[in-house]
Amino acid sequence: GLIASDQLRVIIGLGKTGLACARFLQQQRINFIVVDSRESPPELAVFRAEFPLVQVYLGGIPEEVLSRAAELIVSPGVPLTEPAIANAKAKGVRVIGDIELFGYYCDRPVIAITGSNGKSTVTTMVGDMCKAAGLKTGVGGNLGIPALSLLDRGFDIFVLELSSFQLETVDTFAPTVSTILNISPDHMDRYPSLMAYHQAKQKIYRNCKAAVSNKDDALTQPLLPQQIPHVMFTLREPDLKEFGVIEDDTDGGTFLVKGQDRLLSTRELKVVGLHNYANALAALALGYQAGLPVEAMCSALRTYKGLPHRCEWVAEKNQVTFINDSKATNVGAASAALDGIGSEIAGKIILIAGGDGKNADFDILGDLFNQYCRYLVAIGRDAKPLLAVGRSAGVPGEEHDTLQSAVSKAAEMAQPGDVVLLSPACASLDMFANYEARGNEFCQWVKELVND
Ligand code: UMA
Ligand code: ADP
Repeated sequence: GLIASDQLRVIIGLGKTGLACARFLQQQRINFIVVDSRESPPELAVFRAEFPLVQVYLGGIPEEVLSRAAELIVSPGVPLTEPAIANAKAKGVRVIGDIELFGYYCDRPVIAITGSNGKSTVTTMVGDMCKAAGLKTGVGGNLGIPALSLLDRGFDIFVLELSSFQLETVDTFAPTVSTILNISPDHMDRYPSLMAYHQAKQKIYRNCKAAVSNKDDALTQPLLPQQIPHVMFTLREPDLKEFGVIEDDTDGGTFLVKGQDRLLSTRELKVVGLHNYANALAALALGYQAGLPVEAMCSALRTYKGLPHRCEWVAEKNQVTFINDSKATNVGAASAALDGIGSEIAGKIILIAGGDGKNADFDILGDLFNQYCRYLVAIGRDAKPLLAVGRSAGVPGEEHDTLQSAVSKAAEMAQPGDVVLLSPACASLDMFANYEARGNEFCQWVKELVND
């Protein structure tokens, strides 16, 4: 039915977020309509079945509808610079997102996690820690389960992975503990500069009650001078109140520590690579700030097996190991994988990379290619610039049209002791539905090859 214009709420985007917002508003008995610039957004069929009476505008974002609204609830995939949204905002229409809305209704502790890389890993580590501590724990956000869909399910605590896009629209959202894990360039197709991306991420600290930051990455430090409890983690030897790493010369072991106190030997971790030590330390610091018992945190880390598509072991044949790191959708993530895997086997990586580079600068990969890679197989939209960086770094390579032919080329180039690594440094959307589809396809071709 018709509602007074000052009450009109518009959900923009009919993907996972838009659908979760619609369900939530309906539950709260709040009226809304939906807009999506696409002709057939992914959740349209589900939405029409559940909300047959709600008005939906498709194929564009109608400015006159937005300007009449009291509030816009914008999905993370839609830039706020979209003219219809920017103009409505200029006319005084409130613009929020699903996380701000979540904050209005959430009355339980929230641990909020952002960063360029390691978000999903740390979010699921902290989720496991909370569960090990006996808390009924809601884990979601950018990870894939919209935050709003976790409300009203009896959770004691929430652990949310947040993207820079989600953070652009928060204002009063007040996490119990917040962190930025690290900052390296990503999404440069949506931000005018690294600073703009950094500023969006910094909003996670705005109203938080405690903070965790990365001592080794200056951009993660909270920008506002705040009198809040603040703990740092570092891959070096830490100061007294920090989480860090110490090497014990007597038995050659490496330990995750708080100050001088040993918490865990890195040998007890099932995830590999230095970047995962950083992730485990961040998780410990977050759990500490949230008041979780150390024992529960350590036992969760001991059993944490890692997520699929993140430096995941796939198979071995003829002494060649195949690793799926499809989730490496930016240069920083691929660098961590190359460093983590390559430092033990310099010059023995056959790298499959490429896709939609999102306007990134690939030059910083040159040194890593040079140190760690034998050969480069490039795919997707930005195959050529990647190959060019390889060439200047003295690493030969070839462009392939399909992931299948890329995998067979990589296997052909590999020698015993080598690793074939899919770590694309790019988004997948030019060739695949998402990074999962890319990773699954990689695993499929590798398995066919191995079973041959
Ligand atoms: N789109 C349009 N027109 C619209 C609305 C959306 O073209 O009117 C396009 C967007 O440009 C985008 C796609 O549709 O390419 C999806 O956008 P969305 O906002 O509808 O996405 P959702 O399905 O709601 O999923 C979002 C997150 N997606 C994005 O931020 C792009 C999911 O993160 C998240 O899991 C989900 O909410 C639940 O919270 C995915 C992601 O890629 C995994 N995130 C980026 C990343 O991790 O790098 C930030
Ligand atoms: P996100 O959710 O931020 O994309 P994930 O935990 O899914 O992060 O990891 C994605 C990829 O990023 C991994 O496959 C790995 O290559 C890389 N990575 C993971 N943790 C870190 C880290 N702390 N620093 C740099 N790169 C990382």
